[in-house]
Amino acid sequence: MNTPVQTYLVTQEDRSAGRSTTEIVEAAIAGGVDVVQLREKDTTARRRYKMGQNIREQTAQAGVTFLVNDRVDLAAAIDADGVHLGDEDLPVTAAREVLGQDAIIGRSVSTPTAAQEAERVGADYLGVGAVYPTGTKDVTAESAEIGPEAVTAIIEAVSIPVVGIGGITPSNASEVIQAGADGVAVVSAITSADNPTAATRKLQESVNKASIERQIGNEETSA
Ligand code: TZP
Ligand code: MG
Repeated sequence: MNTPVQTYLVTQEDRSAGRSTTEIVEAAIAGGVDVVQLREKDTTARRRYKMGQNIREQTAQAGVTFLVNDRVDLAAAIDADGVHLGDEDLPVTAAREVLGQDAIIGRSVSTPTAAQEAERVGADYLGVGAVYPTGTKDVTAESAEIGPEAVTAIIEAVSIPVVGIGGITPSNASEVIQAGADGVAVVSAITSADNPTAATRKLQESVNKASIERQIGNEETSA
């Protein structure tokens, strides 16, 4: 997959401080976001479809990747670039049949074994988390925070890109990148920020800086 994934916005209108998802997406695009995922779990399919149509237009104009959370049918209906699937969604292979070879299919995992299986069946990238405690998603025993070390273990088990998610902010994003991740996915760090454009920029800066530092570190150890 050649798509950049350094900064990845997952939308949630009810965590956007009274602003619409369209406004948040607009602001994140202005701040240089690489990927937008339509999440909006608590709304109807019809409303997600409408929001998705808007985001499709916004992201297409900006050349930003657009993915849909959970629903392959919705991704196809709004011509998104792909879908992000969890344990309870359609399998990657079924999504691939519907969306085709060029679609980007992401998979949420929290263990190295699940990561290897997702790669084997054709996932293009992995979302790994929750890395840190988060109030955005209901945390169960299986989805409790795993920390940056567990992210590294997953990254070492696969060769597809990995994005960390869960409790990530401009202040701790560098740890996730230092742990080996290719990018960071966030809800509230952008949606709840006073200035979502500035928050996206800060996130991007911190990811870029940590990626360069990690590269230099790797070159020094292999020299
Ligand atoms: N998957 C794992 S944690 C999480 C999702 C969707 C929520 C991330 O939200 P936040 O606000 O960035 O912690
Ligand atoms: Mg999901």
